[in-house]
Amino acid sequence: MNLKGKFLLLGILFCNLWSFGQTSKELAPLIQNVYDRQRISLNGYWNYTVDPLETGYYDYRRRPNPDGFFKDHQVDNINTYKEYDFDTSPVMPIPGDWNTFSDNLFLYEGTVWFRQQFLYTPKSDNKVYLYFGASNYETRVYLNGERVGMHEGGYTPFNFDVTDFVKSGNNKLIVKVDNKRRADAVPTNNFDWFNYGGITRDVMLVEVPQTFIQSYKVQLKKGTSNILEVKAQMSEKMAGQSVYIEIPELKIKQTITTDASGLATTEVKANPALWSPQSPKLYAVKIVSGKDAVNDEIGFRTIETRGREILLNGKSIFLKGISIHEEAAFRNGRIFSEDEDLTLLNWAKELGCNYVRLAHYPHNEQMVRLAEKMGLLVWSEIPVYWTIHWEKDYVYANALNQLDEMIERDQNRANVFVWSIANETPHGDARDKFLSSLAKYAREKDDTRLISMAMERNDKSKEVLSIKDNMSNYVDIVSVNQYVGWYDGTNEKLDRVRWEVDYDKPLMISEFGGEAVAGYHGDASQIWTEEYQAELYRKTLNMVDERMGYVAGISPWILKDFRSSRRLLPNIQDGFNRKGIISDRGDRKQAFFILQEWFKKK
Ligand code: GCB
Repeated sequence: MNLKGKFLLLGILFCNLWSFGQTSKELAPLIQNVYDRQRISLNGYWNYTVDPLETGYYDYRRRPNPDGFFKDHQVDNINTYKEYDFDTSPVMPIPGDWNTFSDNLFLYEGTVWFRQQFLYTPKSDNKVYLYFGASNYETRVYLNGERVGMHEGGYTPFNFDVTDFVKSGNNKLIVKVDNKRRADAVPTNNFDWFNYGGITRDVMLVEVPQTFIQSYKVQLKKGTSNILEVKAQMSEKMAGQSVYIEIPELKIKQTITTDASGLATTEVKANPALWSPQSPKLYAVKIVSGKDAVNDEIGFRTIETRGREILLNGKSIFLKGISIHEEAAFRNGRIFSEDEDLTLLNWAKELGCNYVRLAHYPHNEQMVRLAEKMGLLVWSEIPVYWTIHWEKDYVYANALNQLDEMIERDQNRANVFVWSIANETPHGDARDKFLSSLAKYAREKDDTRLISMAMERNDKSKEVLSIKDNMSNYVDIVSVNQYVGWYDGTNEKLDRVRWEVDYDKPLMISEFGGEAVAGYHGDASQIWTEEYQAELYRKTLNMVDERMGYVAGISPWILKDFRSSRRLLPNIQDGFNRKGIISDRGDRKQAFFILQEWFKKK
């Protein structure tokens, strides 16, 4: 059964509890690589209405109102009455986050209604999908007064088949976005980054033929470097459809046929030049079926582990990384453009990285594609963060859906080497069941990447640091967030501690760090100064050199200071987590140069 089918079942089981299952059947399977399809951008200025009490959704008895704001009624006679008006409401740029758009909305968490109008001429032999790159957090979509569907999760793409909803002439698209935090959401209500609300990535109509190439995967077959595994899933679940694949530079031209589920697969012998940070080679790939064609640029590489090593293309690699949030440099809002992606990635390159941990949720698609072209490996993560409600099935269904959307979107990116399923989660049976099922799903869906998650330390004694986590049995890479010198003791402790890690798997330090205010100087023992942070980096890197020679990679926390509503210390934090090695204004702190020097020697 495919994933959407599973959701239907879950939906039937849990629709009394929650609306996710009910509505998930409205989500269409994700169309892959929308940027290469026939598309009409709906980005631009959208009218918006802030609705803290959800008056546009519920009536005065708190029942869903069939006549809500999504009807966008026109007042055409004296008997018609309404208390909203999109025509005269203000406008906001989309993609955008409302928090940095308007001072009044900076800390707003709740519902905002958006309206965009567009002219359209339906074409009889096409299907039309409405695609959102991401919208945070719960999104309800209406077209011409009709409910189209709903999506939960703030960082992954989703689309609806709107062929039966669009009409000739003017169309009214109304979207309700609600970023209220919930304990039973993914992420939960408590997290250390800023809860930017809104339609934060591109919105578009995607036109495809009646039968089209839904998704495809062209990657080296696991365990080989000369066999390409090709999979193409057609939208029509029917046998006998032919799919043509061409990779001109490798002289590959082949036609394959679908099985009864609409899936066409083959294996092709080839000797591609392998993608690597030193040589991020991509090949033009074309897939054609009937009236549909899609082009991509795809790289080929192998990734595996051997004991404590990570092997890229069969060779041991040390991962020189940095963690990054999807927050724009200088402007400090959600990222909306490729230029803003590029600023962060250029900083990572300047630092000497061959790897970036895109924390704590999937970043935008262009970010991953740019990183791929620049030779940066990517750790990609879903926001299963801290205290998720492990025992609730609908929470699991939500996390699974976000995992599926992440993998579906980026499964052809050679630079994505890790699917990370969680960050710093509290141990327990319910958690183990939840996370091991996610790991199993990711592995079955994509065996060409490694699975990891950021774990917490579980020390053997004060001076003997360690990790003990049942999930180590389910991941390929054991990763740890270690904060000696910050949440645990002062920098001196870094000189004394030893590590004993009993797993025969690669160990990565997924986080370490400490806060510093750029331009604040003092003695190296004085916290919040650049000197303290620099010393923490010096001593941590020294510990890795001297006592952790087997570590396979690091991604210190974090490239840039980022907004977080948990960080309240006046004159120091002022709403920012200051663990950046670059400030929110772009100043490189001393720790930046310590890490840069160390990477040069690695
Ligand atoms: C962590 C979390 C990260 C926080 C960081 C911190 O371990 O994974 O999301 O921002 O610590 O600064 O405390």
